[in-house]
Amino acid sequence: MKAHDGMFIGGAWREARSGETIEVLNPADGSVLATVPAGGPEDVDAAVKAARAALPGWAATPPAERAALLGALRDVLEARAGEIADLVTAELGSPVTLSRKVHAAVPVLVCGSYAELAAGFAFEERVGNSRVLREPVGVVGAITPWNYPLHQIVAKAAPALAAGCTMVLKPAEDTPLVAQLFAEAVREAGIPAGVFNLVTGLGPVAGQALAEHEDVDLVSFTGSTAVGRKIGALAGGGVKRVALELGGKSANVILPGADLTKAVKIGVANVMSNSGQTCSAWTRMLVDAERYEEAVRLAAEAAAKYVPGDPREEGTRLGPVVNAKQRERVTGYIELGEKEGARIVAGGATPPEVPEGHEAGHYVSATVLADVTPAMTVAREEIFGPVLSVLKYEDAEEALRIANGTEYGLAGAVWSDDEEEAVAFARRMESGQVDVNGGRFNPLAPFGGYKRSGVGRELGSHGLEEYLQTKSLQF
Ligand code: TXE
Repeated sequence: MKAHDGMFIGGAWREARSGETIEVLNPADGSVLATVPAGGPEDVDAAVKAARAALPGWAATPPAERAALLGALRDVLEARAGEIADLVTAELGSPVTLSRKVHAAVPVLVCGSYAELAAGFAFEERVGNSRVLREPVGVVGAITPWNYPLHQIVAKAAPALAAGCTMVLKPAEDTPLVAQLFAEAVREAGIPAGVFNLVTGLGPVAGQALAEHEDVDLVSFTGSTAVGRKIGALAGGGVKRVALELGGKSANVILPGADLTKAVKIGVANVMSNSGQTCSAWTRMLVDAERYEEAVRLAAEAAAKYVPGDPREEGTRLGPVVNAKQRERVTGYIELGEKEGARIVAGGATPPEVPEGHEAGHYVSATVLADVTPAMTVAREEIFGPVLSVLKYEDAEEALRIANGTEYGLAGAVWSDDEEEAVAFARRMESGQVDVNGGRFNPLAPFGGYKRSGVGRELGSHGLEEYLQTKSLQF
């Protein structure tokens, strides 16, 4: 397990100047896992100063050397994957098999992809009579959420460091422990002091101080739309670059020719995984009128297999949601859905039976809402829990209208027995990412939102470009 429990600033471990701390709770049983420093504006300022001081040296480090250090970081993350999985299970409550397969494994892939990209990236190119240089934007302030706690960090830190930027990270207050482990990994990999800094603390205090700090050049935020709007305004006001990865209400469109059993099964798994706390989750399943009832039955059957359990146990498929606030929010949406006329065919708002000793855990039943119409709140707002809405459409044009009919545009899915038909449909979807007949994760493919789902892209070379600015030399 992690050896350090402080903040990591300028290569040293520190307490908050104020001496204040925050408790980190286990969402499965309510027990206290640890305390971490509650950083304040003065700690953020110290971290930004450390990042600024380290910038010239890191920016001047040849890209191949930066790439080699990212490769070393990837190796440390891989070597510590078991610890990472256990930590994420403890602080987020995700089932340990998911923690290993996704929470620990994906950051290794992403960090490795940036080690490779940075090594081969054209940081300089000739354009006619000019030489275009791609230089680091500068000091990055990163604010990350709790839902994929390490992935969200690595998806910002790896490209930022590959680009030659230095960084101050403020992770979510619910999941700071894996962020501390990441800081340890940065040090173990031999990345110079000050290049990566960690300030733990509350969003409206440490997060806000970082977003409005005068000496931060780019703010990269992943989280709620409400906070994203605030950060966008702060960064805009300060004429800083900003990247926002916000919520989603993604549609899973099952076209009439598709394999219904497979599409529904994978669609339900996509929503229930990580207790539904995935910004790109396919939370609206769209099925043609003829096969609608069959899809509802299949979805209810599939959801019933997600029985709440102890996330540390191998067989558990559904853990708790992250905290009491999220549980109330999610059950509130289920109740509202029922009030607005949805039919509950699996789960519901009543607290589920939980394993012994987990009575104080924040469990929600895997829930399927049928007869949902596009106007209902549950079809428009992000619920962020294990809740699937199933909607009916008459023809493909109506399916498209429903799919595109929200303010979000993060992700989506389309299923058909004719891949060309699916691709044609995907082209018309207003979203940054569409999985065709299931899809597979690709760490090199850009990820990010259309419409109110955000600004900017993460992953691959598109993610790297976010942290670069261009300079052209004319000859
Ligand atoms: O998010 P917050 P919350 C959505 C999801 C969820 C809802 C609320 O719908 O139900 O947001 O979650 C920091 N200035 N997503 O309340 O508050 C905070 O400390 C600066 C979608 O947990 O946005 C944390 O580090 N920073 C999402 C981060 O913002 C502030 C993932 C995210 O927390 C701040 C998470 C402030 N004023 C939630 N206030 C996704 N896109 O994946 C908070 N923070």
